[in-house]
Amino acid sequence: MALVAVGVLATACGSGGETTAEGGAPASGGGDSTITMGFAQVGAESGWRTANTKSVQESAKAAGIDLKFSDAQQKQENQIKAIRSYIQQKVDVIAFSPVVESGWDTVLQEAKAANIPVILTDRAVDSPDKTLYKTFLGSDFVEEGKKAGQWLVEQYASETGDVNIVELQGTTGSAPANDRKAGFAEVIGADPKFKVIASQSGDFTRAKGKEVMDAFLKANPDIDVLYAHNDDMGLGAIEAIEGAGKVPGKDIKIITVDAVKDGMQALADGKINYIVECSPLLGPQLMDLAKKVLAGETVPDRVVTEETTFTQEQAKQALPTRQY
Ligand code: GYE
Repeated sequence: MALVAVGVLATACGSGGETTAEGGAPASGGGDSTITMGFAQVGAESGWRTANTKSVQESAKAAGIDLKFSDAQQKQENQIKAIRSYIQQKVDVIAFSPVVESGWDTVLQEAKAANIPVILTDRAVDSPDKTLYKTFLGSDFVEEGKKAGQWLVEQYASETGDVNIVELQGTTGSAPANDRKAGFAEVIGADPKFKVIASQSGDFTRAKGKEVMDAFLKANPDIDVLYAHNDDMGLGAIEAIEGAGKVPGKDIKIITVDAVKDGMQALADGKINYIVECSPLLGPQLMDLAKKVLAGETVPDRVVTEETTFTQEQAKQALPTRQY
């Protein structure tokens, strides 16, 4: 119920005026009716997510797409409800960022049966049936994990002793948590001196990052490195590290992923050592893909976001013009 209400609200302050004709087949893009997109967002768990939501909302407006937006508060059941409500409302296209990878086949089959194309943004699903969605737009999270691992390998190249690493994982079962863990493990696995001594989910939030890091610090007196799957968990962990009387960035080296403003500030301030960028600005490409799909044009199965990495010096230079 609440989800529908949110959708209606978002519509009311959207492009205004026109609505999609009811009942008929999805807009082909050829007519002059406004495209309606139902977007089922993960939640508002991080700075990345806030920037992503803003990008989607602003791009829909700019593209003249009528956006119905819902926030699932990191719960798959809420996302499934939102998608079902979009199917019922006969939107032209559904886009969503799946909170976890598994368990989507049924609802995606329902969308397919209703002839409503689905676009995955940001996170992947593990359905073997690739006909359940038109395309997947987002980052290569395995690559991000590898970049984090490569920096670590370079930093400790001349050291021979053990390097004790703790890992703050993203939301359990999510594509970025699974893949960032796997990519990192693959790279550091080549040298047995790298030891992941604790690894646990911090749910991509600052509060959980702090809580789990507190526990890590209590259980492990000798932590050399923290690898956090996003900036927010890293920022929460910094509070825990300072609270334990240690110096983040020095006593414990910190690597995070995202490169949102607060993370970049901490990097420039020397509290984080390295950030692997993950761009949340997916809105313009998403709107473009939706228009193409509805116009019957072929789109690539996979559109990978371009991204970079930042050292402390690079963060200082990039900060003044950073958009998010
Ligand atoms: O890294 C994290 C967010 O799916 C890429 O989700 C996204 C991740 C991002 O909560 O901050």
